[in-house]
Amino acid sequence: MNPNKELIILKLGGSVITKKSEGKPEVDGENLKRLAKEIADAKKKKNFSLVIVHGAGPFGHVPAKRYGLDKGIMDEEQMKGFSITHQSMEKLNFQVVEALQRHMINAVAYQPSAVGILKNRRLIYFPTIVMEELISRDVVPVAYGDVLLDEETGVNILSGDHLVPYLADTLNANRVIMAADVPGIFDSDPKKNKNAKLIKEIDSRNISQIREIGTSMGTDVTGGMERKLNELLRLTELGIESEIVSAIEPGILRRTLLGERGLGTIIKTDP
Ligand code: IP8
Repeated sequence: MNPNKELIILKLGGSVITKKSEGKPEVDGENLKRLAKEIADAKKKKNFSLVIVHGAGPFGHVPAKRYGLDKGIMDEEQMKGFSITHQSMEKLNFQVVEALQRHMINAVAYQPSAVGILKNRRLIYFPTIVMEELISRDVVPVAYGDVLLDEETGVNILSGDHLVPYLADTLNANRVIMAADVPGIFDSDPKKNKNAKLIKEIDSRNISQIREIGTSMGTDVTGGMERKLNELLRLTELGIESEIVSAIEPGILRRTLLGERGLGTIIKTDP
């Protein structure tokens, strides 16, 4: 890899690229097409390396829940669930890669369950030699949340939110961008409170206050956003800053990829 070329790890949230609210394994074609174009536009203007990780939406979460994969292997049905859930994620990944290719991005599917191993849901093995080679040839690896073998529980779920900081650390990324269905982290639930204010920066000075907000906001935040935040905080300890931005508002992702900061919530390293 070229150490002088900026490397960005981008997470495309599952709720943005799928019709998550309908609970059906369907791609949100409009969002996906627009995001692929924004990524392509940014890449044309600026020479950076990119790794994409996308979330699952109903393609992963619905079958994973049906077969109780987050509980590990307890019966034979779960191995069937492993196969079905992975295949469903492949179908989503296929469409993401194709959308990127239509915009002349050399995207290549990168299957986490073919290379990674978990231990109690945490990645303990995920070689990146091939990924590094792809990046140095200006290919964009497109990985995703998947079901993986787990040393403790048999199988388990690898969330894209867990894979992103792992890759950022291993590949020594310069930036981490989480493109989500909300513009960042708010001081109260924006879906319930129209006066909710976007928190522009999170660092060690306001983190305890933000954790309090997180735990009082119900499943949306304690599940999705709080977990995401915890993963991103691990990165600040390694000196890597990350940002959560809107993937719904057109143009925000393109501007962020081009280097604009402060369009969402920045999770900052300590000064
Ligand atoms: O949507 C979950 O990935 P995420 C992966 O990034 C599965 O948390 C298979 C449910």
